[in-house]
Amino acid sequence: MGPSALRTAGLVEVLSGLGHTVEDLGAVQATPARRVVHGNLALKALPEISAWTSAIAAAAYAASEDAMPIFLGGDHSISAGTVSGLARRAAESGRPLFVLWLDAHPDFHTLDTTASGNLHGVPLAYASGQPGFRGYFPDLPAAVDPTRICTMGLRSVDPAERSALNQAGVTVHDMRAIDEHGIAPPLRAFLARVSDEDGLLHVSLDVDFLDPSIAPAVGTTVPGGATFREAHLVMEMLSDSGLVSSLDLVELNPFLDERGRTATLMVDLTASLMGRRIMDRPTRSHSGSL
Ligand code: B3U
Ligand code: MN
Ligand code: MN
Repeated sequence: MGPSALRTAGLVEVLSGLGHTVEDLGAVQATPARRVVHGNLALKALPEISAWTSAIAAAAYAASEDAMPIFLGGDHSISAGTVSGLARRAAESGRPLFVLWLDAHPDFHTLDTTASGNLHGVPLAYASGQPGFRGYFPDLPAAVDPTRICTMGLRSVDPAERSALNQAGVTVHDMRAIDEHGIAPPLRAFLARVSDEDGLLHVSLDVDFLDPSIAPAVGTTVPGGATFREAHLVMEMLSDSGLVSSLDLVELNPFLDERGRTATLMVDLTASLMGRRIMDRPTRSHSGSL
C-alpha cells in the first residue's frame, strides 16, 4: 500500500508541477519464485524476495537508461533489486555508482548474520557484494563498491553489521556524528567525492531515517531521527548538486499513518530533491563549491 499512498499524496502531480515530465510505469510484475532453501531458518519469504529482486533489478536497469527512476516501496528489500540493477547500468556506462543510504539502520546483514530473518535488513550487503548470497539471491552482474556507499542517520546497528560495515569501508555518519557536526558538512564532503569521480548517485530514503514524531508511518520506528529541517536540507543540497540519478522511497506503511502526514512528508521531501525551493537560488554546478 506504500506506493498507493505516495500516489494519493500527489507525487506525480507535485513533480509535474515542478516542470518534470513524469511517467508512472505502474507496478513491477513479480517473477515466479523458485525453491530456495537456506540453513538460516529465520529467513522470511526468501524465495519470493529473491524472485522480486530479479524482477526489480531488470526494471531498474531498464528505467535508468534515459530517465531518473523513482522506486516506490514496499519495504527496503526492494533495494536489493534497485541498487543491483543500477550498478549494472553504471558499469555499462563506465561511471562509478555511489549510494547515499538515509536510514536508521544500515541494512547490512548477510543471510547468515540476520537474526530477525527480515530481508529488509540485507539489501545493502547484497548489492555491495558481501559474501553468502550466491545461489540464494540472483547473481550480481555488478556490485557497488562499498567505499562508495555513505550511510546517514544510523541509530540501530547490530554487532555483525557494525563489524561488516567497518571491514567493507562503508562511510557511516551515525546520529551521534550528525548531532555533533551537523548534517550538512558530511553530505557536502560525500557530494564532492561523487562529483570528483563523475559518479552516478542513487539515494535510498527509508521513512525511518526521519524522526517518528514527524514520520510515524513505518513498522520499525527508532527515536532520535532526522528532523524536518535536516531532512529538507539534505534534499535541497542533493538537488543543488545536480548529481542524483535515481531514488528509492521505502518503508512507508500507510496503515500506521496519521491522516497521510508521513506520505505527504515523503512527497514534499521528494519535491525538495527535485527542485522545490523556498526562494529562488542560483543553481550551483557540480564542479563549483557545494
Ligand atoms: N537490523 C535489524 C533491524 C532492522 C533492519 N532494518 C529494519 N529493521 N527496518 C534487522 O532485523 O535486521
Ligand atoms: Mn532500511
Ligand atoms: Mn530502517
